[in-house]
Amino acid sequence: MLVDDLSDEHPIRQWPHGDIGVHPQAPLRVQYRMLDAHASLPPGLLAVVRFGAQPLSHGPPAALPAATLPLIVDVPLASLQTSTPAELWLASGPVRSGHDGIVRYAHDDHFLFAAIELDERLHGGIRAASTLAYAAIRRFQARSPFPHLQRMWNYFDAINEGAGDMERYRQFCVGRVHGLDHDTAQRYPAATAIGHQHTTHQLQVFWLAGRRPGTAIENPRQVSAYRYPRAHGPVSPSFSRATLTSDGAVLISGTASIVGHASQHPGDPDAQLEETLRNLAMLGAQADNLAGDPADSRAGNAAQDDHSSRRAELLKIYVREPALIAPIAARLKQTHPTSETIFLAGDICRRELLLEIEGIRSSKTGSL
Ligand code: 3EB
Repeated sequence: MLVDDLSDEHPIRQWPHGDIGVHPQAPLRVQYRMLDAHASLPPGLLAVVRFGAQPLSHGPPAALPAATLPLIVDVPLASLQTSTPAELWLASGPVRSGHDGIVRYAHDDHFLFAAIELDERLHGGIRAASTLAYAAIRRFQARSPFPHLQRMWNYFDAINEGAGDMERYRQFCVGRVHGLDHDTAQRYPAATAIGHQHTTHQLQVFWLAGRRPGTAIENPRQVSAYRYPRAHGPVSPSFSRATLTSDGAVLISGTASIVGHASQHPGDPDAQLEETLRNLAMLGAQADNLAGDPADSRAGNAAQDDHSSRRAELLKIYVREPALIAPIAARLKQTHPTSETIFLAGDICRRELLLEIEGIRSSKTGSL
């Protein structure tokens, strides 16, 4: 088994940090915050996700021993804001970190954040690298005290390169399915898959996993991605439209202008944005129904406004063309006035799609 070939500094099968006791539920807390590039990271973090085409050089949180550092993930997508906040995943209680073969991770008592970064050139291209990454994820998760995948992010080069079934996104999907060796009883996590706009050779996959399962949410306006027909590739993409976490947070997958399984409004960014916003609103409504929140039900169609005033919402907007940012930002100010936003230049996994939006909505108890 491949895992035995890897040098396990902290093999999860001998979970190195002692028993993880039973703790009351802690709300998932995420925030966008500007970090001073020269200062140490603030304390109390599970993970930090930073964005920018240029490598960053943050000072380490020097006061902390290595085994308690947050997981740091640098996503090489160009920011389209003058200053881009980092995404901070706040820890509840002590943090333990380490690596297990190719998996880097950090966890607190409730959630685990982990990452794999592979150079495609060393692993036989996108499909083989994806298989390797997802096989490592499956093995790691199977013996982790945080067995439930909630949310995955996938970033790699030239996502639309290649014709037909050889398109790199489709080959990535093939590798993902093979690596996960999916057990149908298992739920799919929510996900994002976006292409870098410059060459990095890197497949980067990172994820959030929990001690308790989340609930997968689908969008009634869309065919579930894992049921997409053959026309979209040799395998269907393995993700759900959103995850409702056990504490009531909603982790929304990358969402685009797709109705049924068909892309809508090719070449029309304004219409693609409106379609995407309808999909996001539907996912929010599905999450409310699932959470069985009586206040949300009473609010009916006004629920969306109600939510944005009560629950913090973080949005990440990926656009193919930087020029799309201004109109999107203006429209989001109307539809999501209290949401915080990060705008990134990235390629969407279908070439006709110009933008994609993912989101995190806090639980009502989890102040962001
Ligand atoms: C879509 O809805 C758009 O393959 O992990 C969005 C989010 C998309 C995640 C993935 C793909 C993925 O099909 C593409």
